[in-house]
Amino acid sequence: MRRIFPPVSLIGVPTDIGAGHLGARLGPDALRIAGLAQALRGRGIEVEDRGNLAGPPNPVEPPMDGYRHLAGVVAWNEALMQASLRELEAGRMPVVLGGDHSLAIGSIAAVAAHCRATGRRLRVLWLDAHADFNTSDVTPSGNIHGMPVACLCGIGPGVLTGIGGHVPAITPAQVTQVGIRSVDQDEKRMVKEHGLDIYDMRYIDEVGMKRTMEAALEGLDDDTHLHVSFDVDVLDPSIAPGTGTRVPGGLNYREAQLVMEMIADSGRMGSLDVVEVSPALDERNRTAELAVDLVESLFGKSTLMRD
Ligand code: B3U
Ligand code: MN
Ligand code: MN
Repeated sequence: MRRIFPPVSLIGVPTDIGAGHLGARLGPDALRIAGLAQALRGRGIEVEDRGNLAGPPNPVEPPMDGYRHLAGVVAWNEALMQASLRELEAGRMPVVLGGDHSLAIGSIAAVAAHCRATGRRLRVLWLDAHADFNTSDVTPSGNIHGMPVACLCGIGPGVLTGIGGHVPAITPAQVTQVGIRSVDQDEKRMVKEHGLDIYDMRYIDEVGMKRTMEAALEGLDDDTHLHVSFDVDVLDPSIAPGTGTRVPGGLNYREAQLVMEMIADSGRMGSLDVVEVSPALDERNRTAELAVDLVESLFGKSTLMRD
């Protein structure tokens, strides 16, 4: 059965201001060139490409008080929060094309505000090699793309935690992480303390992806809005080299497809980020092409159930 998806709005966020490597600013166009809009239209979905948001350039400065480029990260996220909220209020599904993962702060703050206003339950599925739960005290880098989950849970500077107007935007109980394999020493303590629900690579190896995703998606109901935040570094670098912080031992092609198919089958995805695609580090746009292939599965493409 073909699922009916709401109309989709693509929002490009061309920045790497929260990252340690330059290149994710080119991610939105790489995803466009890989045919994202056409692929979704091919699935019968109405798609509007809203183009790219504007924001400050990456000044490539060292961290100050534990943050690199805090003011710039705030500016991009405020713009994205408003752009995303506008789409949600119009009954459209925002698909955010990153950009580095710090932009999940604005993206998810908007979804949280919208769920609050409409009485829906929000769950966040965080697909990533990293837990992104650092704070200015424990970060090894000062890069804010290592901090968005903590900021969304109210742990971080007020200028970021307050972007959606409600602190915290979400609680750790609303977050499930899959594919994690790089967590910094003090970040480990943080995720334990806050009880984050993490399915790391060891869990996936021991239990298998099917049972992992069954557990990760448990408890979704008709009133749940599922936000999927897809950091392409969750994929193994051998299939997705075009990203700034590659970590060996990631999802292989078949595991990644199954993740996306099982999310599609849940029928609950209401918003999506695709982040950390860095064409400057890629081989002939293959990471963006793989991301588009996987997004098609997220929107219900499957081998046998033709419709
Ligand atoms: N945890 C490290 C590395 C990192 C986090 N997210 C990404 N890299 N992409 C940090 O800098 O916080
Ligand atoms: Mn990330
Ligand atoms: Mn990552």
